[in-house]
Amino acid sequence: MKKILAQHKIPFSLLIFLSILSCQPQTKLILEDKHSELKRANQSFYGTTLPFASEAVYFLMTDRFVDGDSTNNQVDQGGKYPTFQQPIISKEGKKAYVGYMGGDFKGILDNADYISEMGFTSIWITPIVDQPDQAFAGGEPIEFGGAFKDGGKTGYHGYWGSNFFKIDEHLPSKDLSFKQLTESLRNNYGIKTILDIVLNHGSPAFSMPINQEKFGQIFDSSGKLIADHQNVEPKDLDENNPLHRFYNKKTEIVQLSDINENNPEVLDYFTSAYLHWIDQGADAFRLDTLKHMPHAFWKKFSDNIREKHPDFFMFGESYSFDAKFLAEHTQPENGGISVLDFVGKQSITKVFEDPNSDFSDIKSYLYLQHSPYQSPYELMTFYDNHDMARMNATSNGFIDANNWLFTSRGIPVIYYGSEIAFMAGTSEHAGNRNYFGVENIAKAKADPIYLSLSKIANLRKNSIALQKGLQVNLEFKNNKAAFYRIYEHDGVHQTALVLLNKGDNTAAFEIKKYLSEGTWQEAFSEQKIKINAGSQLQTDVEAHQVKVYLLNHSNQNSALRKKLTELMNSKG
Ligand SMILES: [Ca+2]
Ligand SMILES: [Ca+2]
Ligand SMILES: [Ca+2]
Repeated sequence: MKKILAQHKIPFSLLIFLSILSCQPQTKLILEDKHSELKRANQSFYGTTLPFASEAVYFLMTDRFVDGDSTNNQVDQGGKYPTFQQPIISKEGKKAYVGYMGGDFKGILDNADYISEMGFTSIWITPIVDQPDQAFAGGEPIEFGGAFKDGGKTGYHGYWGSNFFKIDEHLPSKDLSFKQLTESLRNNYGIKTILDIVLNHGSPAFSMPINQEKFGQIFDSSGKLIADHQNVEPKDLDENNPLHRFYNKKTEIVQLSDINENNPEVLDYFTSAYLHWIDQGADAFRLDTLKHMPHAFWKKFSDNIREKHPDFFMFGESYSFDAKFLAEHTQPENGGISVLDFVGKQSITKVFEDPNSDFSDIKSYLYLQHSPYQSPYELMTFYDNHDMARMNATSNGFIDANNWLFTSRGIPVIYYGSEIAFMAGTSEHAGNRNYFGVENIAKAKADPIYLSLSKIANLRKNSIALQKGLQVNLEFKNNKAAFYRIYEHDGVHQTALVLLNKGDNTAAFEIKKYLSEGTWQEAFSEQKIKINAGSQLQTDVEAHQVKVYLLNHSNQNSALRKKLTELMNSKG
């Protein structure tokens, strides 16, 4: 609100002019008109001005994306507990894998054009730090379709760090370090790197039949052992043993070593490790297992990072479907960390997995007014990822979901493979993390999901209204949704009118509410429509399509401006 008021200030020269003429009634009237015009021109409407809100994120598990260099595959690694491939097989012969599949930095860079042409501007990659070099021999063995068991698994996913300063040997190539990867993505493809990082835990740390190297151990930047669970149960850890002090005397997630957030050495260790990766080119962080560490810890961590890198963008995974709980992380006193919008995920999959769903069921997660979040426009929106079943939708369901995700509020995140509905409906250990490879990338280019995603993502890439605009809902009913996104700030004016049809038949739209006069341009066809004051916009939207009309000057519709003022004042 402060910001808005500041922008209403009348220029000093005009004030003088006003005061000179204020005694002459007729002139006063004219000046009041001029004043309200000026006020209108300077009034700001936006969902957010956060730079990161312009991004669209492609999330890939590096090991499962593309093997660009077979020389780093370590096919003989692990000895008695091998790490390569390790299939788990269903009764019907379906396969998932808990070993390394060979994906690496080279595979990402070789396909950066594929990702950028689709309309993405950021890649979120799984953690890059050194993982144990064997499969885990403790715990309960994981089987096809299973969950919450780590026996037989490897650190192919990156979430089992043992040296948080050191790159895992499966990822780089001779001329491609992490630094070289981030530089090339940035300079040659305009792509930012979002690094997935873990602070809550190290690797599985106890229940091993024999001690396994690196499991439960943490090393510093010089390779010195600084923490060791020593294969004992958490309750048997000894606080007088310096190697045990890094860990909590409790289990949180299977046999993972649970980091002791109350030990100041822990915060120092992770701060310097993750500052190091920012120096190597990480543009933003995705924080794993956010809810498994206290707010006070995250506040200190984010203060440490932002002391060196002000405004560094971070979003976290707090696996919860409770908006109030999620919103706690976004408050400045808790570190000001954005979150993956799990509440949104629930509504989105509910609507797009079911062809008979009603569009009105999607709105509940948006919180466009009186939001519990610091800003609902800065949340990361998604419909699936590596920790849950892939959306169980048809191709049309994926197309409709993408059209929604790239036009509604939030920063869209797409999990690799969703551009072809890869392994749709399968969970983590039933194929959701399977190897993608160049064959699927080649196939994708003819897939209707890929084609439609590229269209809408590239439109968002060039539209500030779709990235940051206030969302004003018009009509959500059956297969139809209509809403505006409006950005009027700092001399930049753009309104997007979004019309979505998730049905199998063409849908007719008649938009009159809040419609401003002016020349609107249909974004894909570039066809122009002239709207006069009080008239309506009539158009058809084909089955499973989106139409977006853009207006590139300020809105004149006074009912709309009133609504926008109300929305601006009740956002937070
Ligand atoms: Ca490889
Ligand atoms: Ca390793
Ligand atoms: Ca914890």
